[in-house]
Amino acid sequence: MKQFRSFAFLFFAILIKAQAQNGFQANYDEAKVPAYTLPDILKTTTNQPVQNKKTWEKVRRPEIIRLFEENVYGQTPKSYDRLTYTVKNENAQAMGGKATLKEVAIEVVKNNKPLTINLVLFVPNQKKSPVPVFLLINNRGKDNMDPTRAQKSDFWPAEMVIDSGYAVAAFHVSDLAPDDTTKYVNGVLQLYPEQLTANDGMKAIGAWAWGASRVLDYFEKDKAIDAKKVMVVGHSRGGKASLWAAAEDQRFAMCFTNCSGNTGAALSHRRFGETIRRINTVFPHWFAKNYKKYNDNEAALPLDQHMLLAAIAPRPLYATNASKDLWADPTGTYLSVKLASKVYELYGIKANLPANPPGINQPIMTSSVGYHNREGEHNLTAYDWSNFIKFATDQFK
Ligand code: GTR
Repeated sequence: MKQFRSFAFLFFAILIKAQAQNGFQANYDEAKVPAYTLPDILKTTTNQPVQNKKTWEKVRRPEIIRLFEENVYGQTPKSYDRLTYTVKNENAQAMGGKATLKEVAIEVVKNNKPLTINLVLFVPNQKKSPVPVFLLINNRGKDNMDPTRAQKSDFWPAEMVIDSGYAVAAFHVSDLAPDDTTKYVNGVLQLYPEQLTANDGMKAIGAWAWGASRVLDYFEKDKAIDAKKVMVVGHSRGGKASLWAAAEDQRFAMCFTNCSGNTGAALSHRRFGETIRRINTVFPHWFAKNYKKYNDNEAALPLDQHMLLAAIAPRPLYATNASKDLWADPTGTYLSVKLASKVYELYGIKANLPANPPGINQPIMTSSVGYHNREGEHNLTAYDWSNFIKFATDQFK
């Protein structure tokens, strides 16, 4: 017995050491966050100050997008040969008559290779068209977007959104790139095979963001939808994709990034919670190959996530955390949001965000830059959605 115990002890000691060596030991101690320096959001790569929105739009913003394409998410292919759609199912009496359901197969073709995105869309019946829409990038089970509504889930509370007068839509990430280390190639990447070999080729997160833009292409053809008011929503890995989609595609009117953490809304230079090595090791299929250069090397990153958030300005942006989800670094997320708000100020939007993160369940929505830290676990909940709806309604006023 004694021998077994010392053997077990030795085994665990080796295991812990191995994990630490891989950089998998997450830091959760604020006092142990090493000092870091962030790239200045308001200085161009040639060190010129950015003092107005003209320089921001002409020089700095395009520079930032290029930095993220090259180092993090990869290139996003812009061209395709054809986009068509088929309404597979329509029910004008969905949700007890409150909404019209449309199940739409959106087909995109490039080099004779087709890809289908299956969209579930509910449009409120009492509203005069066209209506703004919340579009969820669904990274969880398809049961969360049940068109029959036999299954309901707070991850996509479609009835709540319809009752508030908005349309609500969702597609599943697996239509674009299965969330799997090898199967991710079986989707959009078949249409753009050059992306597979390039060091700055997009992978799964880029593919999901690309998919959100194709759904927006569809919304531009659907008269029930106000395509100038499409709000992209994502949770966690989906929240990384919602940010990238909104940053790259300026047609998105608003962005919601829920508990998106590392390589989402949280700062990477700040070593707290998940790290770049950890994310690149466990999810090697999410980001461009180039991103692996920054494993245990955050200091070398020529960017940080506050710059991605800023690329969405002046369009409204709302980020969240959950109090028990330290892995996603709530403080690092709030700091990132606050730093990004400097760019909103170039547009005359005074965010006036307090220096310290707000208390739990105390949403900030006094300007186009919103934030809350919800009580509880890593998840997308009715509480989060009710704040998204409130924020959107304020912003559209
Ligand atoms: C975790 C991952 C996070 C986040 C999360 C999720 O395992 O480390 O970055 O994406 O998954 O998507 O729920």
